[in-house]
Amino acid sequence: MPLETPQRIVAELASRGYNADREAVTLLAGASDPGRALAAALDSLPDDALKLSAAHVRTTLDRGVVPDPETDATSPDVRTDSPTDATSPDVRTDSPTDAPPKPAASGDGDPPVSDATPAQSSTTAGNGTAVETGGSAVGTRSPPPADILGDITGESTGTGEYDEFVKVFRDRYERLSSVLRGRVNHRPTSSLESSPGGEDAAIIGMVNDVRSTASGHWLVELEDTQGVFPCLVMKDKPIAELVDQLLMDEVIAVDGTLSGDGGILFVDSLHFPDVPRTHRPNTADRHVQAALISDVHVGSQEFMGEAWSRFADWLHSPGAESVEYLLIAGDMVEGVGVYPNQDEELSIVDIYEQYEAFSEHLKEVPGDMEIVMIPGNHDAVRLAEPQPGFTEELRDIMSAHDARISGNPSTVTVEGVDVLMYHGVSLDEVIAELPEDKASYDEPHKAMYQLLKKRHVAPQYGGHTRLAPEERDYLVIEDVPDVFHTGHVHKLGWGKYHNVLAINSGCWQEQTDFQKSVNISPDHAYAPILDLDTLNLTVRDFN
Ligand code: D5M
Ligand code: FE
Ligand code: ZN
Repeated sequence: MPLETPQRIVAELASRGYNADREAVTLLAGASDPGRALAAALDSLPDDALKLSAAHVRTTLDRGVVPDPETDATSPDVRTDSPTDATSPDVRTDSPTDAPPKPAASGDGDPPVSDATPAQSSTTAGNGTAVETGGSAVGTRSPPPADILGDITGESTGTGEYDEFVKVFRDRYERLSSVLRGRVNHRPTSSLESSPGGEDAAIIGMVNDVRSTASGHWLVELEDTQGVFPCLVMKDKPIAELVDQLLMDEVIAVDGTLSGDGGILFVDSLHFPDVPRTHRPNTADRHVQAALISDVHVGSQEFMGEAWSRFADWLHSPGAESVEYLLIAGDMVEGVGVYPNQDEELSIVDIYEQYEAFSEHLKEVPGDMEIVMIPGNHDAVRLAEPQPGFTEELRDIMSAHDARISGNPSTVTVEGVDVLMYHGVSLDEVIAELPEDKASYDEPHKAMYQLLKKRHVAPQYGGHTRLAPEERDYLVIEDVPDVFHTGHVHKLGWGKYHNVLAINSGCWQEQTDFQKSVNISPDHAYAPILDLDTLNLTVRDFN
């Protein structure tokens, strides 16, 4: 009879909530009927045991207690189909023309991201031989826990009053202007208003309005804590092209000359808070990897359960033993009532049942991996950002794997590497507002560069992105991250911006009717795997 792979045995154990010794798996894989041997071993395991030991499997096999499959209702459904490909995902190192994922150069002339991990190992994972020589990853990971910063969960004080909006914008202004202060010698708008005119001046302000004048120049209105001041960018200056990159409410600095009557500033230079080019990212001091994914959308008819299982099987394989972390950047489930007519494409209509199903899929992931997840716009938390992590009730449903749950956005430090996780709703807006070469669905990482440049994950208030007023602006990117991880737009793309690796991680949902109607073709079932020691990225294809 066909012999099940150790990976399948491990997946089966994990789905039932058990861990196992590496040797226990090897013994089961070598049994004449691994499925029945596994059932027998679990049957005789004490109720409170969480781990299957080699000794226990040996005793079971020695006793010859292998139930008759006809009568044994608990016989596990260990798949016996040919597993050769199931656990050997493709490794993308090429740049196919029909799919966008490819390493990308930064917008500002930095070297391209290396996805250098060569077409390694996809043939070494995947069959029983590897484990007989000692390869199963079960029980071998022991990742130190992630540290989390900037989590709104439990800290929300906002009630939506006008005063709070004033407070949150003031906080945004103060924190971002302190990033810009070293670059210009700015004065408050109130002091400019009383100036006689003609002299050099600089302003740090939030973009309040941008409009073109009758003669084609740009009038940019900047607001600081004292008032509003008009700034004119002449159309024939090189900086005029930067005006296209402005979003409302972002904080910038301008330097120039006041008009003769002091009523307007003629702009010579324009500065974004930006990431310093000298940023040197932290790296892990051992070889360890993290899988960065998002947009699982369990509960949607288009959720790709089989591809997910191939991914989870691979995580159990020897080729994935250094993948110790799984970071999920939102949209765990499809949710209900998120978009008009969405209910027509639900496979699970109850939101709690969606989370229960998600939790079952999470159990397929090795129990010794550290999982961190934040919510997205399909999840059952408030839509306005920052979004708190899930309620106790939902945490309980998802508790089987002991995943860490944090707010959206959050900075998660794994092995010394700071990963800013943000679901990414503002990307729709950045892509809609900015020129194609600066931000597009085909190159979502470029839209992420813009957020890094603006040092804010959702600069523009009042459009797609809903903001909740809080004591402080949790959406400011105060500390430069080493890795910026988003999802939401269901497109895969990555690149480096001033040494920060930006990665938008695709989805696990096939094209929906809505996406078909607007020509969005999602990049699904890819798992970007990040080397935390080198920040190189390898993308694995589970389609
Ligand atoms: O959205 C995934 C992507 O598709 C994101 O770019 C928004 C867009 N999208 C999907 N459905 C809709 C509808 N119905 N209206 C507008 N935009 C949509 P996600 O929210 O992650 O599913
Ligand atoms: Fe999504
Ligand atoms: Zn989303």
